[in-house]
Amino acid sequence: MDIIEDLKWRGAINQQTDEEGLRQLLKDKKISLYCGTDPTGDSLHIGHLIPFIVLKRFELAGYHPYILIGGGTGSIGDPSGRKTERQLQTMDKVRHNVQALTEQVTRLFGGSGHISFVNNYDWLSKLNLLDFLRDYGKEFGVNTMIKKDIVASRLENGISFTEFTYQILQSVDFLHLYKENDIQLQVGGADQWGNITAGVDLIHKKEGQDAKVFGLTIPLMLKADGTKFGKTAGGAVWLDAKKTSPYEFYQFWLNQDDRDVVKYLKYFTFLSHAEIDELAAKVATHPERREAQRALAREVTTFVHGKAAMEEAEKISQIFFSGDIKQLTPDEIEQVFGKMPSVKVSAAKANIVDWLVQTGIEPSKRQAREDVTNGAITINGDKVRDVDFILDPMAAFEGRCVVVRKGKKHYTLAHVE
Ligand code: 485
Repeated sequence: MDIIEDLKWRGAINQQTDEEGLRQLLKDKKISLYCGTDPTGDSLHIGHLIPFIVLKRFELAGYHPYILIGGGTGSIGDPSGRKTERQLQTMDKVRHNVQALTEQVTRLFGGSGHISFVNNYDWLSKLNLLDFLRDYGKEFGVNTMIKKDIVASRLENGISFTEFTYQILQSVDFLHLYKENDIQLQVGGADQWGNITAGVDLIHKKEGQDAKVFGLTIPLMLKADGTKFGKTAGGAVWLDAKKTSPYEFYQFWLNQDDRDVVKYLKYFTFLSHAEIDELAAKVATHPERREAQRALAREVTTFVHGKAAMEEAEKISQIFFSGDIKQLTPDEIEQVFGKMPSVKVSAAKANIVDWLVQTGIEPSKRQAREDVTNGAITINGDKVRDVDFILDPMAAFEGRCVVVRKGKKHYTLAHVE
């Protein structure tokens, strides 16, 4: 099975400029290809992972992928998928984000040495206005540009000349990379179709109609319940462990719906078709075992954070769900409860009822007494039912924190000062 067939099986192809042409080229030659991302933030999120995993699949099949970090385009901003004009970022911010993203993608994809990295600031910043208008602007018909979805959807609210020009910049990149690095394929999410085809057209105009260049987009990820993929109550799921801990990352995948899990196994893992078919059968026969979800969480967490972090996330999950949280280290407690409500408390011992009111966990002493008596309060995993209990904040986790649970799942992390 060739790579295009594999991508199709995985549901990872939305549109292609010339399927037969590309298939033939991929057969004849171990081509180079690229996908770009703009430094709009200092970390990628799991939405970015989708095209980059496709690049990785090309790498594993012997092709040569490039990841482009848009230091140049990022100083302008892609209008794709946005209803309103972007606020320009300062160039310091752009540089900072380029640095952070370059480190991140190098860590994620650089290990094997078969994926290369480029920054379009290196060539776009050298273009001067007259050359830009003479060499490239002339090739773009305003009528065609206006018809692209990205621009058409913005005409009502307005779009600046700067953002209108974005598609030309991305096209100049493709042309530059075709000439300098022999890159013949650009990959991106479905929203990139307009920018990618503009590049293919530019190359055909400048280099001749028989120049062999192609575009391929990947479908937008949709969830069975209609909500947006990749968002949790806490916001986006980041690839940076400081923004989304490996434990939270692991839990995100573990909690996927039975209706979505097989699709995600196809998209996000390097498991074989046979392995995925087997897991799909288990979803059908034994959904309660959640084996597919566990395999998904394991595979993706290992890919992004490494085996050791995945194993720790798995261990934390087991301990957490068994309720014996005192076995966790203070750092592991941070991973689990880092994003939950937190309060600061003194190290002094105190009566449980007074302490729950002081920390704001309970609104009144009456309510605190009632909850304690009813067994609704656990401290560091142990139920406390005695209203005269004296709580020692230093008793667990090296004296750094107290984990309070009220009811079934309302947690508060009290940091000891
Ligand atoms: O030559 C290029 C210059 C910039 C870009 C691509 C090629 C970036 C692109 N215009 C863009 O905005 N990409 C988005 C980003 O950077 O966040 C997202 C896309 C998504 C997917 C992902 O990048 O919205 O579909 O392609 C990798």
